[in-house]
Amino acid sequence: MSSVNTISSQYYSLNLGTIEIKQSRQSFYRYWNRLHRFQKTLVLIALFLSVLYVLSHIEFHHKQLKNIPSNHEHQPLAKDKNWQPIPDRFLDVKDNRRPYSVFKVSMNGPTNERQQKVVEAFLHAWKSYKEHAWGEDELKPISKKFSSWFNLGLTIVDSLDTMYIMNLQDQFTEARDWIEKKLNFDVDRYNNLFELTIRILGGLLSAYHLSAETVFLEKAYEFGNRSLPAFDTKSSIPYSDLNLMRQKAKSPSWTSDSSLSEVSTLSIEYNDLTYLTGDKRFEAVINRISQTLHRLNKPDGLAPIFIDTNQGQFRGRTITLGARGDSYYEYLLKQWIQKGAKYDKSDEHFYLIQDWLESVRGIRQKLVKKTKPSGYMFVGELLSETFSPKMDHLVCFLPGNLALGYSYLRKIPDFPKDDLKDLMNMAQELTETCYQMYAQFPTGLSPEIVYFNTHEDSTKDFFVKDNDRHNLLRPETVESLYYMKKITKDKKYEEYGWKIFEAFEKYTKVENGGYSSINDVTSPERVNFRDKMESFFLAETLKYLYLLFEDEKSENLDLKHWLINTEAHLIPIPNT
Ligand code: DMJ
Repeated sequence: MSSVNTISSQYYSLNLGTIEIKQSRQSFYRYWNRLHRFQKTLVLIALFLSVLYVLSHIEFHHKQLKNIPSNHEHQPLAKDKNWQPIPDRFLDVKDNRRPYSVFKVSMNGPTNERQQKVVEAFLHAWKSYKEHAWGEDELKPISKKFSSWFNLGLTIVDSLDTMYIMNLQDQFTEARDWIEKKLNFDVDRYNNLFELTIRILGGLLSAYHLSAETVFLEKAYEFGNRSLPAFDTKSSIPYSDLNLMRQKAKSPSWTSDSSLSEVSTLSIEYNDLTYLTGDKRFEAVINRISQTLHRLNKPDGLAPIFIDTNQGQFRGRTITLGARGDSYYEYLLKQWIQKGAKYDKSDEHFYLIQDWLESVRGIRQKLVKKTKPSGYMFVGELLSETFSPKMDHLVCFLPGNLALGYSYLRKIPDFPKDDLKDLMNMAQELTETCYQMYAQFPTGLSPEIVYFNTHEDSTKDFFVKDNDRHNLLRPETVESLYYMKKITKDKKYEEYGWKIFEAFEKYTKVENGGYSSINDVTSPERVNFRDKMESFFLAETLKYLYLLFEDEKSENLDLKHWLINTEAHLIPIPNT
């Protein structure tokens, strides 16, 4: 019955349409005949120009499509059904770059015994994750349960490129299938935008760049679209918490502050999303943040670790290269590299390297001191101008970052030689200190935080407070060892890395599955498992170790072409 009704009502409305069209055609001719010749010419010119305009737009879109890497050509990215366009004020990027071609990268797999051992470690961790936590965020290796954080299968997404690099094809395919069938962003929960970006978005983009499998890009693009409301603030500083299902964002209930590292460590991932999809909104929100941070007052290039999302102003005067500050400095350099690494005052991105260099000078003058008795260089903190000799393990990313900066700046013909020497010297000395933070403890593992002694009469270079004795399987020191070996070619760094790997094997490996963070590195008797295997152990720590042990002749990853995001995910450098 109802279908008959529908058909007949369509018929009537079609008829009515015909009558209206006929009437309007007659009145159009009557009106046209009444016009003077001059008026008719004007109308025809206007018509002609409109047709030209429409045609040029078709051509523009056609060109855009042609620039999309070939594996997208027949699979246009589906827009999320809930997607809402964001306001035009974000759209300040006019050009239309598409600087990569994406193709499947082939990997050798392990070529020596050390690499083989790291792959075994990965498989030991993966097997247990699969058995007890498959599809959940992280494994609890002691209780054989799992912990939830994002509800997005975090360990799977974070591990994708590590498996790819290790040439673990079966595991990679299994993870890929899970992502295609099960990864669902309809999670009604507020999660941290920065953590989501570096791990989930970074993981998907990296997997796409390596494997060229479109599913990763589609998921990355869906994530990007759902995340844009987080950037819709007056100040341009994004909210820290994002609900992917509701596509809403907010500050945490107790503060309107975001952390410096969190708001600044989104750029590489969102820029990459623009380069891949041609959708300029992502790069545009990043430009706004970067410009805002650049314009704010930062004495000696050092920025306080809190920033008010409403006002877009720094809060407090705590300066650290550790928690909440670290990757602001890391991404100044990496974003400059992503934007072409031009050491040229007239380049619109020159401010990034200027800010990075100024901050390195600031770190050198205000935060770096040497210990007593051995003279190890370390990076302390400023708490309202008061120096504290405290250094988080997180700071150990810095030597690698300095070495990376050195590797670019040494190619600039007129870059001051003394500054170059200082950069490399700092990188070498800080790497040594970070290694000593492992070597000087009886377990061979570093605590989360150490305090350094600078008094003349000190007999020990550093000490640990009771609450800071744990080790979370963090990557920063092996990350720096990787850059140092790559850039200086000094094999010593590989030996350091091997010692650290052996210590992880001895004290953090759980007999019947997985690896666990531990409570106390200061005594082999009190190590005690904490029952948590962080996703970054698979995403970063094992990946950097594997790459550190690479034989020079069989290197897979050329730093000329790849940037490594703060969660060790690989993003290509445009036009290289
Ligand atoms: C990771 O998520 C990233 O490396 C981040 O930049 C800092 N913290 C962890 C690892 O320690």
